[in-house]
Parts: sequence; C-alpha cells; structure tokens
Amino acid sequence: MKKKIKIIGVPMDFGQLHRGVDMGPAALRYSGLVPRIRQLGYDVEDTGDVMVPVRDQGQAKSSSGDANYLQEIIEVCERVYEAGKKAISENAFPLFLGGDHSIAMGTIGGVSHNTQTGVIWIDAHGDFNTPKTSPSGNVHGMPLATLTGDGDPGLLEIGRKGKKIDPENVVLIGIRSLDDKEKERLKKSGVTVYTMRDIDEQGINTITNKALMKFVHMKRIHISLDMDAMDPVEAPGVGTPVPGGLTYREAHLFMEIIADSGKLSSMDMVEINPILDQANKTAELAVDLTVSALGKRIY
Ligand code: 6HN
Ligand code: MN
Ligand code: MN
Ligand code: MN
Repeated sequence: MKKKIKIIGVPMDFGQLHRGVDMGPAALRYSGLVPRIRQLGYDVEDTGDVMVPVRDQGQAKSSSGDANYLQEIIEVCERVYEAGKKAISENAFPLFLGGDHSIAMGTIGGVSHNTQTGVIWIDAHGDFNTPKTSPSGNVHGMPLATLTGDGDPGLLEIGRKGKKIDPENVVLIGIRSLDDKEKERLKKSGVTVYTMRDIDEQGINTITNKALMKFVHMKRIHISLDMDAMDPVEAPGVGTPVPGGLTYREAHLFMEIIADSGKLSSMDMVEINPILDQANKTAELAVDLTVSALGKRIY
C-alpha cells in the first residue's frame, strides 16, 4: 500500500524581506498539486496552512539587526515542528509547502524527532549563516546552521533543545552562492557540499548516487528543495535568484533517482514567490518535481 501524503502549508515570509513568498502554498495548490499526487495512487490529505502572524499589520515587528522577525519565526516553526512530528508518528509522508526556507527549522526538526534522517538540501545557497556571520540578518540564510546546532539560542530551542541533525547527515546540492564567513563555517562543519561545478564535472546522476551512498544505512531521507537551486530561466519566481543553476532535466533526474531509492519520507518545497514569477511557472515546475520525487515514471 502506498503511503499517505499529508500536505502542510506554511505561508511564512518572515525569513527574508520580499513580500509574496507567503503565497507559495496557494500557488502550488493552484498548480494542481493535490490531484497530480492522487493520480499516482496515493491517499492525499491537505491539512491546510499552519497559522502565521500577518506581516506589516502591527502584530509582527520584532526585527533586530542580527536576525529579523525572530519571535514570529520561532512561533511558526514550533507549529510546523508539531505538524511534522505528528505526520511521521502516523506513518504518513509530510509534504511541506513554504514559505521561505526558515520553515525548515520546524520541518526537519519535526520529522527527525524519533529516527535519524538523512537530509538532502537543494539550494543555490548554503543557508549556513548565524546571526553573527549573516550579512543580511535574514533568517532564511540560517536554517541549516541552526539545525546542525549553531545559531540564535531561541531558534535552537524550536521543538526540542539544540542540534536536530548531525552535519555528517546532510548533503548540499546546487550550491553557487556563499557568503565569506558562511563558506569558512561550512568547510569546518562536516556537511557534504556539491557545488554547481561538481554537477557540471560529474553529472547529476553521479552526484545523486553519491548522496544515496552516504545514506545507505539510513531508513529515511528528507529533501529540502529551495526553488532557487534551479536556474532562474526555469524558476524565475524566487527572491534570491543566482545564475547558473540546475536545468529542468537535472532536477528531474535527481528526483527520479531519489524516488527509486524508496527512502524518501518527507519533503519541503520552499522560496516560491508568485509576485516575482512569470505567470505561475515556478510553482508548476515545483509540482512537476514533486510528482517525480513521489515516483511518477516516464515509462
Ligand atoms: N535562501 N546568504 C544570503 C543571506 O542573506 O544569508 C542569502 C540567503 C538565501 C537563503 O535562499 O533560502
Ligand atoms: Mn534556502
Ligand atoms: Mn536559496
Ligand atoms: Mn543571511
């Protein structure tokens, strides 16, 4: 029997300064996410969106220079953590719809609450800043650092205290933009990093299989897909685009190989900003990639 897919929307945009990324879950649903997954034979439950404070309405303004909107992000990520933990406890597959990438502090914490989980983080960026190293103060540049145990004390307490995953259990793919101090931190961290150059030289097939080899003793894999990992030509609707990203087929082949592993147990789809998009191109691509990750076959 196929797993139950639980869709959990997280319309949060506090991790960065553009407006619009809060509309990601709506854009994904509008692109036919639920029927497309049902077509694969899954039982799908759309649980709706977790509650997110409204921005620029007076309720939400806890910005400090080092990490903007900390309290709002902690509050939302606590809810996301609980939703992820619950889905995993019910043996369902949580599919999280962002929102910006700071939601991953809740999603990955929640899904890893009872078992070691290998994390494949697909991104143009490292998301490995701390409030001290961040040039922007935007928390969406910090979630992977926080999950691996470094960062703002309040963020480290989301769900359960401290580090949520070992850096040795994280693989980054698609990287092409790192801040100077972030790069130094990443080099010392134990995280496996595959840059765009690695993909150019070895091919996405080899890189994906290397990632799977690393997780050969793990039962579960979580994919955190930041849509800015894609080339901006394919995915223009993102807040921090960087040239030279993954092609349509590279990203699909990655998902197809991961699906064949049978280990994918949860996934994030983040950083889709419909205001910056061409029509709904980026959300439509994200839905195509999701069904590939869930086992859609060409033949
Ligand atoms: N993302 N490294 C930059 C920063 O502000 O820390 C960009 C982060 C982008 C984060 O796209 O999820
Ligand atoms: Mn990211
Ligand atoms: Mn990114
Ligand atoms: Mn940053």
